[in-house]
Amino acid sequence: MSEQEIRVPELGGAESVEIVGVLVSVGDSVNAEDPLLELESDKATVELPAPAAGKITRLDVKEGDSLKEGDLVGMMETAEGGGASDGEEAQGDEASSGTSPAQDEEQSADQGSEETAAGEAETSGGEQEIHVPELGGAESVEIVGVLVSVGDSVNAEDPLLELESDKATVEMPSPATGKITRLDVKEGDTLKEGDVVGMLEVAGGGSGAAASGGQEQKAGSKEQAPESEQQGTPVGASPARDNTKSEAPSQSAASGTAAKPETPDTPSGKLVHAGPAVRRIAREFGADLQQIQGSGPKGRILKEDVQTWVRNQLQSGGSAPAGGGAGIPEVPLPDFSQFGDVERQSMTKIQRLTAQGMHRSWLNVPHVTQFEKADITDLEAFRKDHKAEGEKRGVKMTLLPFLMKACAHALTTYPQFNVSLDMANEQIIQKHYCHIGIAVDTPNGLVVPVIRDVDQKSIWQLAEEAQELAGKARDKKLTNNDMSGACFTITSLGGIGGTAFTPIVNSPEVAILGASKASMEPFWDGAQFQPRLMLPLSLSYDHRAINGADAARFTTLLSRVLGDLRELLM
Ligand code: CAO
Repeated sequence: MSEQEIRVPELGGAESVEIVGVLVSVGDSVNAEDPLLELESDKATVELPAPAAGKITRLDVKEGDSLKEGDLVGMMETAEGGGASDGEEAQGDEASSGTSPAQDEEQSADQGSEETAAGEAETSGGEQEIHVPELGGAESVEIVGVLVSVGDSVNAEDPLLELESDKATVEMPSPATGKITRLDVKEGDTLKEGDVVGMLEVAGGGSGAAASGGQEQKAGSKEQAPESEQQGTPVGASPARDNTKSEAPSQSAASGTAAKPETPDTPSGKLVHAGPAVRRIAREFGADLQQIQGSGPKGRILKEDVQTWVRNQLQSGGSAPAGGGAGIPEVPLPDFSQFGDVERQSMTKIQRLTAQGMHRSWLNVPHVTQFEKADITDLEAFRKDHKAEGEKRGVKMTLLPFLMKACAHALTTYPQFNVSLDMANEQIIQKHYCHIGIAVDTPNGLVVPVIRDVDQKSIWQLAEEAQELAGKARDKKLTNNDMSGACFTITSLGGIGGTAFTPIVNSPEVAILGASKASMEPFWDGAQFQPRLMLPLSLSYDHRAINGADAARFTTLLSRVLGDLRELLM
């Protein structure tokens, strides 16, 4: 037996996370990768996995604590050698540790494969497994396109699959040059980091040692074996796959079976089978998981179950979920074909999630929009003076970086705009950083990449980053990390047109600035009309967090700064 520290591993880009659930107690026996804590960052709920099998001997944290990468969470006693092979000891205590039946299944599957898993490499005789790489913080992705077939020759980095996460569509590149010899997945399957999607015969021979026999020995194993390393597993990341997946690998992906999704719901003691993503959605909608009948394997609750439950609540006018809007009747759809030709198209995941997010914000946030105009005649002259230099630097100098800088100044001056509301706990969360999201229109839908620490960056840096992120957005290369952590959002329709609009707050932020198209207008200077370039601004805000006077102060300051950039020096 030896004692081992339990520390917070790499957080996939999040600066800090809050503990929203402590899933174990001192004295509990756990298997490697069992979830110990449920952690919530700005964008995702993830589980902190046990670094090894053993017994929890100390817990230094509690629900509500905020943690950073490397923080000490507690101690555990591991069997000599630690790691995944300690599963046997942990299994003896399963009943008392409250593991779910699905976990039992996973544990026995794990144990059946552990011995052979240890020390094996991923390739065999020139064949290499193709794994889902790091997902930039996303818990799972859906396959929206399979771009290759068995027999296809591919180059390293060639796109194999098109994957869609909560926020972005990305391509999964080939890990090497070679020929596809097996594909275990199909469109619509759900994948997690480390999942095997197929095999590749690597050109010029394999890499690494053979894993011969792995598959035969592990027949019957339904899930992957845990990684035997004791540290460094990213939070919420699924254990790395080895060759254990011998039974119809795509089935578990298709059915959404996650590696370690089930955890007991500690508050009531009743077991609820649901993964972190489903728990997060349930929390967002205020849905009580205990009331929801799961339709997945072993009664596991799926996202669809939560959605159906919420819909039923709304339709029946029953008790309002915290998501709001109870009793709102659905808009009936007539048979449009009676009026002319129609065709139906599935929404992309980004479109679905945007629709949900907008609806949620619309229903939850009491919106008010404050309008203002900024005289940007001098700013425009300044911008044009710098366009040539921008071209030399390879940066397009648009109005956007100036808007960001002005907003960062206003957010620092009026910090009540840089908050989120925690209504459940009746708290205001003040943020001491200044990250700004930029709404980018892409053929695939609306995405909002985030530029960090805008208050500390130069206009050139902001222009460069905005251009890079907008490019990544349009090329579907954004990661979850690129889209996390905004305090405030800017949506600029100025390059397109329009005189004003009422943007919807990107909650849990509390304000969003819309910019419309600047145009020349007569401006009365006290003696005569002057032609001035006026930029229409529309600030929508959450009236629970911000009052009208503050909104007018905010837009007035924005107008002053954009009218005279010297204001930034004050
Ligand atoms: N008034 C007048 N001209 C403007 C302007 C404004 N408010 N804003 C931008 N322009 C000009 C730019 O300066 C540029 O002109 P030049 O070519 O002379 O330099 C031109 O319009 C095109 O700009 P752009 O759109 O390429 O770049 P941008 O930095 O202004 O905007 C981005 C970048 C990513 C915000 C934008 O491309 C975009 O996607 N906008 C749509 C956002 C959206 O859909 N919002 C709605 C969300 S809610 O549904």
